[in-house]
Amino acid sequence: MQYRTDINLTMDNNNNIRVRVGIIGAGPSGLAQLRAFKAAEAQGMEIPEIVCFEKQEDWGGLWNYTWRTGVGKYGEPVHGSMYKYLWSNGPKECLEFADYSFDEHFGRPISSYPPRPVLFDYIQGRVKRSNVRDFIRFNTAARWVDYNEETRKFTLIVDDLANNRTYSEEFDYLIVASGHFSTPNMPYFKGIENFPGVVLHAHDFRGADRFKGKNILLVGSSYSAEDIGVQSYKHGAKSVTLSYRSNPIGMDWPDGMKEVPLLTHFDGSTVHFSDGTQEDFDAVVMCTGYQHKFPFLPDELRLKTKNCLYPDNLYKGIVFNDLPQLIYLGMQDQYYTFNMFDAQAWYARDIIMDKVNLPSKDERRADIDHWLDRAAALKTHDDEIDFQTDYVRELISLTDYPSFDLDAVAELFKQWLRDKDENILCYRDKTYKSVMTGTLAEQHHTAWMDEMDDSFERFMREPELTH
Ligand code: FAD
Ligand code: NA7
Repeated sequence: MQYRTDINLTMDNNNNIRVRVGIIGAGPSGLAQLRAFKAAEAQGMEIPEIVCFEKQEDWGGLWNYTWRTGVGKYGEPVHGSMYKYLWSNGPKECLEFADYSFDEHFGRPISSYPPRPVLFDYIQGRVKRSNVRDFIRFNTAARWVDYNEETRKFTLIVDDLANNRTYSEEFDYLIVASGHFSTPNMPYFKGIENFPGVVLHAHDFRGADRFKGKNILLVGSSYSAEDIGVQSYKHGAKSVTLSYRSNPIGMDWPDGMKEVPLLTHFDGSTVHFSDGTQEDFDAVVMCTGYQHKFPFLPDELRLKTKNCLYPDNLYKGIVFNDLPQLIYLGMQDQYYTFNMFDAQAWYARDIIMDKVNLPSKDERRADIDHWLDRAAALKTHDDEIDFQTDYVRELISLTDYPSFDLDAVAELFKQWLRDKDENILCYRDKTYKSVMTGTLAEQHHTAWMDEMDDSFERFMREPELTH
């Protein structure tokens, strides 16, 4: 069967055919890419023709909250993994855009750990201002990609979900910004099929309300286990037990929360653990991480990696080494987020606009190996922070993305870890100074443990109006 190919050839001022760039995903990474091109355009440069395909009906990726689980309105797997009452899990000062500060967006200082709707608003402020929405085709899912060695073009087949129409377009460059915290890694444990309570993956967790008064078991010992555990405790779970495979998180947990070794099997509602203990639970949440999943990419173009700080085969963390016209954004495990995606997007833009000359494949391979060797030697969280700091620093040095004091950001990350260690229930009450503007964050009007309303309106209210 032949798919219709809509090739919209566009000419530049000199009647040359313009390079076409396809972007998959309009989350923070895809939006960073659009912003990067707009920044070049604002400097008077002619930018390529760009089309961004987004399968959701709005932008923002994970930050665009959905109540849905399973499949969406058009039968697509739901992308969202965020939940009600999700507050930033790191200081906002660590993710601040270097070209669009919190001060510029909100016009006054706000606290260091805003809830999801507030960060979503911040993400949107920058892209609304640069008019990138016109580049995006919403409700459009990337379905399949082919690369033609002769024409050196990608054919991207997409589904226009709202109109139930399939079509294809050709691109010179393809940017994959589809995220990697959406497809659950869901392990099996013997007897789980007979557990009478609810079993779900963190991806489908939409809020702690349902766990009020319940005894819940969380499997995993990373960000999701920690945060869903603390949120459930805050919102009234009777007890929260975290079960770890390799290492415990190791916090000084409050009464009612604890960590135990890995479960071995289920026997009805009783769960057995490898230390010989057992306990009854009402619900289980698998906080067991996510798979990098690219069902629209053929084997030879697919990034194959687990969640790590430096995925193999990506030069400078983004350029697919076997085919440099294919670029992946945001595929690493993330201490840095929004400003790292910017650093990546600016570099990708400069490759596409011929402002960067890529070295040979072997030289790129050697550079990847250098980072992989370094990644393999990392021992502590502080080492990991320094590693990603150096990575972002190098990328920023290669483009005109505004540089900022990355050592200061690394210090903030390390302080954040210490603050969590000190008190996992209160770390979100801490405030930090912006590296971009020097502004000290304001104390939120209500202590995080007492703040049950995560709405934008409530957050932005002045202190005297909150009672
Ligand atoms: P995503 O946000 O995942 O966006 C990818 C986009 O691609 C989505 O819009 C999706 O619909 C689209 N897409 C996917 N497949 C297709 C397709 N086939 N066709 C078309 N479109 C497609 N980071 C922080 O900085 N602070 C936090 O507090 C924080 N909390 C988090 C909490 C949770 C539960 C999770 C899962 C992540 C959290 N993160 C946090 C990290 C988060 O990964 C980044 O902030 C950011 O959302 C990553 O952006 P992205 O654009 O790379 O991916
Ligand atoms: P992560 O950070 O990838 O962590 C996954 C966790 O799941 C980690 O503790 C793993 O333990 C554990 N895991 C994975 N498979 C299993 C099995 N089979 N059994 C037990 N435990 C397992 O994912 P998160 O969801 O926590 O965080 C992802 C993002 O969401 C993050 O960026 C946050 O901002 C929010 P291991 O240590 O490998 O033994």
